[in-house]
Amino acid sequence: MNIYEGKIDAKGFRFAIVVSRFNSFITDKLLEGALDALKRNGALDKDIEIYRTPGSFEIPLVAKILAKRKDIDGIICLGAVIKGATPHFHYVATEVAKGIAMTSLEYTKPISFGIITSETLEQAIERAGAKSGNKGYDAAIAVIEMVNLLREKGLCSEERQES
Ligand code: INI
Repeated sequence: MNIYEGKIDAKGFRFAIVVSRFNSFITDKLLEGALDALKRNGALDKDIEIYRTPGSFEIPLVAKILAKRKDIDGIICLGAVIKGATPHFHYVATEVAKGIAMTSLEYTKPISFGIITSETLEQAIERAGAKSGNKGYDAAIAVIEMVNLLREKGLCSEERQES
């Protein structure tokens, strides 16, 4: 039996974080969590790029542009879509999920979904470092594991091309 799993080791990889400014009191916490996960696991500051978008809806466009770059191994997308009283929630949540998933598959590059989608502000707070952990941290760990898994299986190149 062969089991393939990625290690949680960020050393030597390059990462981009795409984080929305909408609901920034939540997304700032997600960013803190993601940076904590990357640095604790060996990523260097020089190997991390952070891009800010106005809202979550704009995240897939930036993720797609970054996904084309051969020098970036993994992308972490962070946002907070909170239902409130507007149907806007559904459009934003659906489009960001679809856009991230499609981009990851199109470019065969790990792109994680660190977007909180919640009914209430309280639930969002819980997932941004309070009761239910930090989804930014989790999203960064998922990307670290995936870049290692793809490298181990030779599914992404050892020699990174600098852009
Ligand atoms: N953007 C979010 O990131 N979270 C939200 O909860 C949200 N809601 O509910 O409106 C939101 N809207 C803005 C959207 O992402 C775009 O920035 C905007 O529509 C301009 O394209």
